[in-house]
Amino acid sequence: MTPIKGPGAAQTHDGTGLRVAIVHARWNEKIIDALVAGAKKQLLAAGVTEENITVETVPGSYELPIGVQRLYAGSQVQASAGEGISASDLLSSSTTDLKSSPTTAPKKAFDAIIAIGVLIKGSTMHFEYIADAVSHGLMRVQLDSGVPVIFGLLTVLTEEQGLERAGLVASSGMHNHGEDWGSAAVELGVKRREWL
Ligand code: DLZ
Repeated sequence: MTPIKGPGAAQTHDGTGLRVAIVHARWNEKIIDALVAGAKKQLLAAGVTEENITVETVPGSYELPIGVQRLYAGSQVQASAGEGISASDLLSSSTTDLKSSPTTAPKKAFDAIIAIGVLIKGSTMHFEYIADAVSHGLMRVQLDSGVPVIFGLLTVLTEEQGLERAGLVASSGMHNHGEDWGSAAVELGVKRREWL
């Protein structure tokens, strides 16, 4: 029986030819690493090739919206100019600078971007402010740019909750949520093309 929670019955989408980025925060590394691995596993399973998956990091979750925005803008410049630019160049230079970056293989703009972060509630209001800012920031980037941004931000009350949602606590019976994000990226990447 399909569980009530979750995205319903599994859908299969062919990710062949899609270009997907994963931007992840480095805070709470153990949980992050598992979530990123889960997302990547699903992308590969759906047919996205290794060379079409870009993984970039930012220090903390608060930096996710700017990381996603710059990476996508850079990939658009890259696509329109037919120039290859490294991911680190994209985050360290202005969009104008990117136009004169060195040439490698031409690549198309990203079809979807997965933003992954883990916020663990502490004893101050820090958690609430960051969670709110990041949620709104990521939504803004996706609606302003039109590229699907998958919301891979765990906002958990304890470290244990984060470990469970990364599939790292077998006894909890919880799966790795990163896998759902990988599948969502493929689905949205495919549907976005169809919706054009
Ligand atoms: C500062 C901070 C704290 C306290 N907690 C987290 C967290 O649980 N998860 C996370 O991704 N980032 C955290 N950060 C870092 C902020 O997101 C941000 O990187 C810094 O405030 C610098 O802008």
